Amino acid sequence: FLIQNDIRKAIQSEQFTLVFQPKVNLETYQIDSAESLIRWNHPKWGLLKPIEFISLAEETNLILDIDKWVLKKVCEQITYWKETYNKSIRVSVNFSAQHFLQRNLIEQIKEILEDTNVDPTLLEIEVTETVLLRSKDSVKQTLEQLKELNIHISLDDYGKGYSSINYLREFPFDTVKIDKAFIQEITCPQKHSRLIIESTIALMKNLGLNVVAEGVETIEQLNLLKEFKCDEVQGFIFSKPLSTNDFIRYVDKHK
Ligand code: G
Ligand code: G
Ligand code: MN
Ligand code: NA
Repeated sequence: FLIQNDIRKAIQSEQFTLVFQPKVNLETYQIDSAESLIRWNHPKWGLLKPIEFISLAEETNLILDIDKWVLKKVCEQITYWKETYNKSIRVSVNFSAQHFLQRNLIEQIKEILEDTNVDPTLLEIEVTETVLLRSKDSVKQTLEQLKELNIHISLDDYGKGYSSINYLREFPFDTVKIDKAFIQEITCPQKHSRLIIESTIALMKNLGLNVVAEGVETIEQLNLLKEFKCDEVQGFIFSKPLSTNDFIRYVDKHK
């Protein structure tokens, strides 16, 4: 119960910060987009990672307030990068499943878009398939409304759960992010992983989806993903998540 009060306080007193992990375009090697990831600068416990507080925040629904804070910050950041450096960088936010049970979600997002004057095409929302397992029709409708606002929609952690191909047909995704556990098996000969990933990427691209590989750490993984025509790579081989200043420096180095 203490941590619930701590989370409320943390939002008010700006204890949360965001880091940004670059996604590298495998054709141009430029940085067109990034994923925002939250960190908590806790006054007593130091820097906390999401694994230490997100599930509790989800259980208590405080995740709604956290993610709204993240969304607003990200929109401001996108606008700042555009206006100050003339850089159009698409930035994604992670949305927990709880949001899709909220009736006024779209209204709230519209308000943030207006307040921050953000170009919505530069905003991306990442959802995992746990969202899709809920009331399907209403989730589909909500995703379609987000798309009508010109927001980019991604399916995160593909390959981790059931990962039905049908999700990719039924819901209006722009991008699929292949889970890092799946990617890290790519060089493992026993598991047919290489073949499965190659075919999966080909299928996704034939469906018109943009494909991002997450958790890429080695040159072997990178070379295979290039061969399979994966669009973008996010992983430690290029960069860990970076502060805003380090991120913009990184973007400049990759022009
Ligand atoms: O940041 P790390 O690099 O440890 O992220 C771990 C996980 O925490 C991510 O995969 C994501 O699912 C979750 N996460 C990170 N930032 C956010 C956020 O702003 N909102 C939500 N809901 N989840 C986040
Ligand atoms: O939302 P999601 O779970 O997809 O967030 C991505 C997570 O993966 C974050 O925790 C991020 O820090 C982590 N990550 C990003 N790149 C790498 C990588 O190359 N290797 C590993 N092990 N983790 C990574
Ligand atoms: Mn994510
Ligand atoms: Na992700």
